Amino acid sequence: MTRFESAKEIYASYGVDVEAAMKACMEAPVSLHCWQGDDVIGFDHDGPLTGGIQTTGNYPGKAKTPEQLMDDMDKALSLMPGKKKLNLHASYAIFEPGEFVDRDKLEPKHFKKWVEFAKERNMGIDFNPTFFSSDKVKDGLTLSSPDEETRKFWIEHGKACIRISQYFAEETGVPCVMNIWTGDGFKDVPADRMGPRMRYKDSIEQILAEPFDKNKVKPCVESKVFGIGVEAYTAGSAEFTLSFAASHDGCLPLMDNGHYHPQEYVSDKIPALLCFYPEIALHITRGVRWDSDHVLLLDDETREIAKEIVRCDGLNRVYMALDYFDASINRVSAWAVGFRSWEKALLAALLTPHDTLKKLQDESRFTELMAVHEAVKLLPLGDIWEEYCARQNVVSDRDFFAEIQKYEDEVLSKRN
Ligand code: RNT
Ligand code: ZN
Repeated sequence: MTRFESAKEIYASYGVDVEAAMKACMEAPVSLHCWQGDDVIGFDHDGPLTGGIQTTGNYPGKAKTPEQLMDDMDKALSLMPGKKKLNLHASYAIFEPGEFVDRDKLEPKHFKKWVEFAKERNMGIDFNPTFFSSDKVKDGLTLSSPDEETRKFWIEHGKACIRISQYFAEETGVPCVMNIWTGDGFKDVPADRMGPRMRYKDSIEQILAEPFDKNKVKPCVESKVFGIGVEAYTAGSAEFTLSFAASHDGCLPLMDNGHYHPQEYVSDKIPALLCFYPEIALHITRGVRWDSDHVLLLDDETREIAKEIVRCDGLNRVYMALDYFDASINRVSAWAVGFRSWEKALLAALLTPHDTLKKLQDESRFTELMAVHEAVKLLPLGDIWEEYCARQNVVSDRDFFAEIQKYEDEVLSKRN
């Protein structure tokens, strides 16, 4: 008997169908963010990354052109089991040589190459307007700016992105999740907290007034408690975005688990929101102290988030996207380790005997519940994971790093 076969029997003794779990895992789309490949820079500006987010590190070999980014993404994709969707930022528009189009004037044609890339790989596309890294950001503000010209520019950007999102959905046949996040906020004690939020609200309403098909475009609003340089106040706080989504039909809340107080758990917020919203969206990341965007690992909260999605029967109601960026290590590895970690968490969640555990809770058998919870942790997940990767022609954890090293030697190290 192989290790996989024996592991399968062990899971079966807990009432878990391993084949069904692997199938469900393979079919659950996870959105892969293009911005891990080049430190959230994109192709439409020369300036630095702004907006309260930062990448640190200068590991060699960063992708600097669309071709390099696509090559690196292809390498990363080849190391990831499961179903992928492409997550783009507007700043990754691809222009003709010599062409420049500012964010308010972006058109579907500027993303045609990405559509070809996604279609060839059988991926849907998600989209993000880029409300940062631009000289049109005025004093750190975009959609909440008191300067009407600035605000208008960013509203036009949002509208352009709705049209592009609809184009993505029509081209790929897969709905496009369009996420609105701005870094708008203040470093120090504000004199007016409501004014910027009222302007932000009006701006998003104007963006969503752009016609779109609700079955094709899924607009979301992402909250954040604070950012670098905007420690005192953010316009898009949790209460603001949640209330906005709740009161605007067709708009989803998006929770990034790096955007809350470290003692708050997004895993617990998922079932709360699923009681009210037909669909929600996530940015899955790893917060470390004050920073929100470390490479995802198979840690406790990551596993708990996956468990909540699965046990709430939410795989069809939760749009799962990854969001992290690390410039201090091999970026292709960062991409793939993060994605594989999420796949492991999902697989583990699907291999958990939720019905048994729920029954113990409902019957108040809490001593036994704790004991079984702990027993389940050491079930042979690794043997199932190996098989899961092998069936999809993806390297095992043991051979993973050799692939990274080879790509670094042959491709990344040759870039200057
Ligand atoms: C920033 C937000 C946001 C960005 C991306 C690049 O804190 O998480 O989602 O990471 O839009
Ligand atoms: Zn995010």
